[in-house]
Amino acid sequence: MRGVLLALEGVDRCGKTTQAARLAETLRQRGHTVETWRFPDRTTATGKLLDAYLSRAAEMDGRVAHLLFSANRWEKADQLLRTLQRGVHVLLDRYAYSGVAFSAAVNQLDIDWCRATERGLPAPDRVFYLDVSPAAAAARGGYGGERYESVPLQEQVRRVFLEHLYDAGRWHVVPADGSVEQVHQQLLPLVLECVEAAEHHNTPVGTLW
Ligand code: Z5A
Repeated sequence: MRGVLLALEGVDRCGKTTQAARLAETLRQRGHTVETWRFPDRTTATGKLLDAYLSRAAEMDGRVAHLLFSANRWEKADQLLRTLQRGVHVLLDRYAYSGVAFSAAVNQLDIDWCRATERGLPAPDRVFYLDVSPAAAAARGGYGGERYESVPLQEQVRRVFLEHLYDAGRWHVVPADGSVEQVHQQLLPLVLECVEAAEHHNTPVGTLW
């Protein structure tokens, strides 16, 4: 039985990383084998260039950055498929949806062009969009110095996520203004439903888009 591929998405400070860790811990306690993967993966060759770009140590054209974010996923796609085939569930902390939303909103790139470079990647079985209001995000502390960390930009990113990328068949929009525990309690049954469904239907991993 293959593992399920689940993606957590949202604007900055929506709590993806916190929830991915909580979910992995809970699933492991229930006997499941789980890995959490984060994009961008800043350890790879492309990831190092992206880290320099995000931290403002390097400048690059928005299209080049988009292609690098996309390549950062492609260079791990085979490993991701092999992991799923071993029966490991994978929780993705950002994925191709971030790739499109940030490039389109922040660098004003054409959405279809942005989507094209992600086409063919392993498709998540479910996407959980953690929907945090700007007020709740602001209450979580100041932004650091990384590129894209500003409230107006994040509002534009949120609009692209919800108006252009939302897919009723695959996405759950989860209100994420509450406490860590409240958000976890909303996510957990949705995630368990996917994991349990996978135990009964061994469907192949789909592809974007
Ligand atoms: N980017 C892109 O342009 N193209 C791409 O293809 C990809 C990404 C994949 C870096 O991403 C940037 O790359 C990102 C998008 C762009 N730019 N922005 N913005 P990253 O993944 O390295 O970093 P990030 O996602 O922006 O930030 P983050 O730190 O990972 O945020 P988070 O995971 O959503 O939140 P968190 O770490 O779980 O929590 C943030 C803080 O809030 C922390 O202090 C928590 O303790 C607190 N927190 C979390 N949940 C709660 C609740 N429920 N209540 C109160 N406080 C909370």
